[in-house]
Amino acid sequence: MKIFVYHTPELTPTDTVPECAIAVDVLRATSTMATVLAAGGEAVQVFSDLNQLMEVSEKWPPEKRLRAGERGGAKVAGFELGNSPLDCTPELVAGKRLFISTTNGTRALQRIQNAPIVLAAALINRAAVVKFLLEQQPETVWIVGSGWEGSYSLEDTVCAGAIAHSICQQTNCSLAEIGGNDETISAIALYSQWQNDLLGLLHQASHGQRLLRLECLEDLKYCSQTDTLDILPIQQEPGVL
Ligand code: 3SL
Repeated sequence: MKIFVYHTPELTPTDTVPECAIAVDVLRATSTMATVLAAGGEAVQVFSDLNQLMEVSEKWPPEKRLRAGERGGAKVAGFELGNSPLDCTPELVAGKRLFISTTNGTRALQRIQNAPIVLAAALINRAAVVKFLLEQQPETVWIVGSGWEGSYSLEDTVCAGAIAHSICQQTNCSLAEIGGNDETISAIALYSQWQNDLLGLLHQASHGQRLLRLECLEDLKYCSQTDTLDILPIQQEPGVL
């Protein structure tokens, strides 16, 4: 298995697709998606465009849908939810489809949606993603960070490193064997350095600081945990996990 890390959706090659592509948005879209599915949500359907989200979700029975959206970290007016995983309780989401649009995370998922296998990963469901990769043994894996409006984000890179690091450890392979590109090796190095203080790293990250200004410390704490949810968000049809 060769793992290629791309720091933003824009950096992914456009002339090829890997056997398996993984979108990461630790703060907070993929953490929220994993939480919704672990809490019994029927599915998560992603949109980059809010008008399209409204149009598609209108056709869904109101008692079986929730609309979630964030722009600049704040909830979209008129939606039931923003993008905080902490709001996604089983009482609220069980049996419902979450129609969600976020600034960067949903864009990353849409960018990779043509790969044969598409997953959403965060630190909280890292072990479930690693288990799946070890079972399926795809030859080529892309881990795509959502970043922030086209630029690098620490939290997505550390999650990519956490996935690659765990695969290396469990298969006893070398960095050269697993690393499809230099980004993978640097992501593993970042994770190795910070694995015992991931919350500390999220505090350093620019988007972590943005969320702290929005009083979302509890979200940072929640999203910095590793392997707490045994859930594999896997694409069923384009844009639906
Ligand atoms: O950019 C995104 O997709 C979001 O996850 C950002 S936020 O954490 O909800 O502000």
